[in-house]
Amino acid sequence: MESLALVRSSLNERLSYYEPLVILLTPFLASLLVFVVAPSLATVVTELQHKGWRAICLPWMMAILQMLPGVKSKIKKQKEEVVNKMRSGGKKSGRESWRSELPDKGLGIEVVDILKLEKLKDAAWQGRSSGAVYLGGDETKGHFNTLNAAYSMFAHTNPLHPDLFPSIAKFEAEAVAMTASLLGAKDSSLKNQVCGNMTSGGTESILMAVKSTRDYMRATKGITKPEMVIPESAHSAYDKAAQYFNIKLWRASVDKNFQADMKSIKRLINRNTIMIVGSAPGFPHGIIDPIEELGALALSKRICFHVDLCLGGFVLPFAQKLGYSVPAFDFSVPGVTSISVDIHKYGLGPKGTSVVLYRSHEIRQHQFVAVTEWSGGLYISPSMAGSRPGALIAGAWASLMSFGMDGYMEAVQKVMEASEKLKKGISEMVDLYIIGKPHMTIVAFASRTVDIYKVNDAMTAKGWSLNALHKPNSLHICITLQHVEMIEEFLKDLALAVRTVKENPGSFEDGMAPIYGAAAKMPDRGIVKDLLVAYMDNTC
Ligand SMILES: *Cc1c(COP(=O)(O)O)cnc(C)c1O
Ligand SMILES: *[C@@H]1O[C@H](CO)[C@@H](O)[C@H](O)[C@@H]1NC(C)=O
Repeated sequence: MESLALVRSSLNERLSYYEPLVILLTPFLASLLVFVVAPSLATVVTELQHKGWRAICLPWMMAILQMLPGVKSKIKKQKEEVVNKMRSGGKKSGRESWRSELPDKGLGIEVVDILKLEKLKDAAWQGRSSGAVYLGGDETKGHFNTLNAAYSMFAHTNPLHPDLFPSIAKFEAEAVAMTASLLGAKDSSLKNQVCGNMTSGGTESILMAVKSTRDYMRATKGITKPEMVIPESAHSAYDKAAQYFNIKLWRASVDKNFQADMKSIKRLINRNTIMIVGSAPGFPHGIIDPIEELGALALSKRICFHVDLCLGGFVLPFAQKLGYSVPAFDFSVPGVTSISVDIHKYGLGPKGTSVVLYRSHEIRQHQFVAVTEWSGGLYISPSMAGSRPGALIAGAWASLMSFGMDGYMEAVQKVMEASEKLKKGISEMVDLYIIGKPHMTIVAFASRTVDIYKVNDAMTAKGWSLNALHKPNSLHICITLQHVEMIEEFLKDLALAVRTVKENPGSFEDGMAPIYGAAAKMPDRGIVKDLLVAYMDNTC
């Protein structure tokens, strides 16, 4: 009894000693729990729900496995084999003869003869490659002359010096304004609000939109650990933006129609979310996400919403006028805060031209980098590049002006009609099915009876260059003016390719099919990533 009393009293003593400390620390510990531990725990839980145990544990298991003697070198050897195969499948050899030093004596204009020779080695891309070259057909041959004229006149210009080249400043501002006016900027509620800049391509437009949004949300909502939620089908440029700008990226699933799944997106939004993304249409399947629903969600969560119109920007406004049923996709949708749209795709401009647009100047401001303490003077630059190619801006402006409303209308009518013909043809093939309901000119298809990647190899053997997709394994073709006269030939070759693979399932073992197949199935995505890097990291 006595000893118990002793314990109690000494405990009391200690408690009284700790009491002030406890009183002081409790709020601190509680807030630590609420603000630090709970959110990171919540992230871990979301991550687990989203990716599953397997995907999260596998990289750890692989890392442990690789510590065993011999395993690492074996994996390395197999990796090399696959990479070599990918290289010989993707590109022709002959790199041994590539020049590595300047010629002792300059060639002058004679270099043009060599250019001509080298050009002969390029693929015969006319009409047989998916997307890639958007110009085509006899009637746009003249357009190459327009582009070349613009380039040769302005090859020396740089919009970094607007005082020297007011022409380029005007071309850029007008190209941005003309593009914006196609995409809802004329909506009465938006007068003089929508603004933007030209960039080098869709990726840079997306990078800029994400960067501006990140900094805008930090300035207005104090978000310092930014996250964004994008559908599985959104372009890889968002991964690039996330990596470059240190943003956590969540890929939400798509629904049975291969559109952004609203539930999945909602589930991934939290206090750190700066933006969500929708595509009109997405690159893989050519399907438009539910832009109006996404806009409403963004408004209700008070976050930003980027619409990727890289492919659709110069098709959908005209398809709508032609009477095709096109769901809402632009600034007329409340909640849309930024848009990316490529002039170098269906805008039929020179490669290296795109536009990023913002609903208001408040967001766009955050795109610019202003430097005041450089001995080089006061400096401000709108986008990733410093010096920029004025000639390409002139070429983009010349494209917009030379086609005009009627020119684009005619071009879009052609690609839309060709796409309808293509969809009808593929839907009649018993071994193939079209993925979802493509809204415009990109059609993805898969098969339940043959290895679609082998069909791809069979098409490659016939001179076609299609895009191989996964989730699910499939192929797509992006219809451009190149294909308008080629649809029947494509369908004929596709039917033949399917038959070849069906009759000889063992064929094309040396093609790309086994590699695509294996990569799609490989549970450890880290290895697939390593393979891709090794594949690219192959010169100098
Ligand atoms: C092409 C494309 C991009 C990226 O554009 P680049 O010009 O290749 O950088 C982004 N989103 C979509 C939907 C695209 O089709
Ligand atoms: C990007 O935007 C700034 C601000 O308007 C301009 O000063 C640049 O010239 C640039 N291009 C545009 C919109 O033309």
